[in-house]
Amino acid sequence: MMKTMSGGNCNLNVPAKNSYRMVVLGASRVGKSSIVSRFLNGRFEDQYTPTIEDFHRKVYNIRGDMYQLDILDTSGNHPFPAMRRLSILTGDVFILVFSLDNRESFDEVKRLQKQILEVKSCLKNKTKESADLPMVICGNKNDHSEIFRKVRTDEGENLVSSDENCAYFEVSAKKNTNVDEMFYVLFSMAKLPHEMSPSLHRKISIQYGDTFQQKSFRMRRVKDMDAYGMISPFARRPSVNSDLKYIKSKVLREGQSREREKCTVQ
Ligand SMILES: Nc1nc2c(ncn2[C@@H]2O[C@H](COP(=O)(O)OP(=O)(O)O)[C@@H](O)[C@H]2O)c(=O)[nH]1
Ligand SMILES: [Mg+2]
Repeated sequence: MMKTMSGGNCNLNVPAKNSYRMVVLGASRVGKSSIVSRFLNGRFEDQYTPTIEDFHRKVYNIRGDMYQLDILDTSGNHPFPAMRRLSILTGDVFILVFSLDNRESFDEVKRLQKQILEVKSCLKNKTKESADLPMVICGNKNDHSEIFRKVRTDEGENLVSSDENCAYFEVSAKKNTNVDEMFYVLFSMAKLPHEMSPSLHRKISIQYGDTFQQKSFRMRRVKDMDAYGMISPFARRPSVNSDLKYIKSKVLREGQSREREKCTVQ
C-alpha cells in the first residue's frame, strides 16, 4: 500500500510501512513545542505560544527509500481524555517531556508513561512489560541553575531502568543540549534509520519536492550525505476517522509480521 502525499506542487509516495507517528506529551509549558521546533528547524523561541494540538510532517529520502514521520505536538491540557487516548493509540514512538524545575510536570510524565503502556499493550495484546514501545523521557530546561532543580537525575533514570525501549535524557531545547542525542537514541530504539535525526540528514526545501523522490536525487547533491529531509508545509492533522484507519492498518500489519515470525521459527 502506498500513501500519496502532496507537498507543494509535488506528490510523494511513501510506502505505508515506512510511515510513522511521533507523539509528544507532557504538562503545559515544559518545552514540548520547543523540542519539536529544534527537531524541525533548529530554532528556539523564548516567547510562549500555547499549543492546541500541532501536527507536522517530515518526509525523508534515505539512500533512495522514502520515509514519513508525522509529529503530534499535544497541548498538555487535554480537556478531552478520549482525544488523548486516540493520540496515544496512533503513536509509534513517544517523547514524554517534563521540566526539571517543576515537580508536578514529572508526576504527570509518570501518569502518562503508565497510561501509554496500558493503552498500547492492550492494543497489541501484550503485557505492559513486553509492549515493545520506543519512548524517551525528557527532563527539559537543564540550562537552569541547579538550585531550581526539583527532580533528581536518578528519579528520572528509575522510570526507564526496567525497559530497554525506554531512555531518559536531560536536555535543553534553549541551549540545544542533548536534543540530537535524544532523537538518535529514540530512532535507534524504534529501529528507524538514524539519519532521521536532525544532524544526520541534509535539509531540503519544498522547491526540490518534485525531484525529491527519485533514487537518483542524491547523485546531484553533496556526495558525503545520502539522506535528505523535507518538512511538508501543508500537513494537516488527519481526521478521527483517518486515525482509526491508521490504527487498524498498523495492528493488521503487526499481526501479519508476528505470524510471519512464527512461521520462520517453526
Ligand atoms: N530556560 C529554558 N526555557 C525553555 C526551554 N524550553 C522551553 N522553554 C520555554 O518554556 C516556555 C514553554 O515552552 P513551550 O515549548 O511552548 O512548552 P509546551 O507548552 O510544553 O509546548 C517558553 O517560554 C519557552 O521559551 C529550555 O530548554 N530552557
Ligand atoms: Mg506547546
